[in-house]
Amino acid sequence: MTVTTWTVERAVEELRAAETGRTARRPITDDWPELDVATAYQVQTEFVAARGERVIGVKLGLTSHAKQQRMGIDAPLTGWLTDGMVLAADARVPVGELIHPRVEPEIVFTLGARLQGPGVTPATAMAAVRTVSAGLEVIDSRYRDFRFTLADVIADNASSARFVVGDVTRDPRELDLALEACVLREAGEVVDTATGAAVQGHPANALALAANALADRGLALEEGWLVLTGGLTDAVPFRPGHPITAEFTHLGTVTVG
Ligand code: 0L1
Ligand code: MG
Repeated sequence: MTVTTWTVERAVEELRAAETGRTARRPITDDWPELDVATAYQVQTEFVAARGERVIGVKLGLTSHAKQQRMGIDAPLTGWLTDGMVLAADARVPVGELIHPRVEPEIVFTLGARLQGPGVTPATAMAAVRTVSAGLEVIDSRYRDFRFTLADVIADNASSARFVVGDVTRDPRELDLALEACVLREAGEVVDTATGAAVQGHPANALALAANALADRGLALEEGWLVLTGGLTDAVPFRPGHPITAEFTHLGTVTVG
C-alpha cells in the first residue's frame, strides 16, 4: 500500500505542474480532504511565489451571484495579481500557455493609498482609490472542468491567469459604480449584461471585503496596487478567433482576441 502525505509544498508542486504542463488535474481535496481554507491560502501564497513574479495587486473571485451560482460556492475569495499576468490592451489570449481559458468583465481599482483592515468600510475603501477602469480577466483553473471546492480554488490562486486593464481611467467619485453598465460580447454578439451592482451590491463593498480579508492574515493592500473586484457576469469560454469585448457605460471598451 502506498501512503501519500499531502503538505503545502506537495500541493504547490501539483498545481505548478498542472499550470506549466497545461494539464488540468482533479481537485486537491479529492486527495487531501482535510485541506482547509487557512492552509489553502498558504498554498496560494507559495504557488504564486513559485512563478517568480512581482505582486502588483489583488483579485476578488466569486463576488457576483452569477458566478457563485455557476461554481456552486457562495463565498468570495481573494487571489494575487502579478506583473506576469498583465496583457496589453487588445492583446491575444496566449492560448498556447493556458489550459481552458475563460474571460469575464471586471471593474478595476488602482489604489492611491495603502488600505489596511480590519474595520475598512466601503467609504474608507473608496477614499483610498485613485482611479477606476474597465478590465477583462482571463481565468484558467488548474482543475479539470473548473470543478473545485472553496479550498481548492483558493489554493489555485482563484483561477488567475491573465488580465487586461482598459486605458480609460476615471475618478470613482464622479460615477455611480453600482449603476455602471457592462455589455459583454463574443465575436460581436451580446452574450451577457450586468451592472456594477452585481459585484457585492457595489464594487466598493468588494474592495472593503478584500482589505478586511487580507487583514485576517496580517496583510494589506498597498498604494499603487490594482484590485480586480470580481467578474460582473459569468465567465465565457474563450475560443480563438472569437474576440471578447466588454463595453462599459463610462469606463470604455476592453477587448481580448
Ligand atoms: O475571478 C474569479 O471570479 C474566479 C474565481 C474562481 C472561480 C472560477 O474559476 O470562476
Ligand atoms: Mg475575476
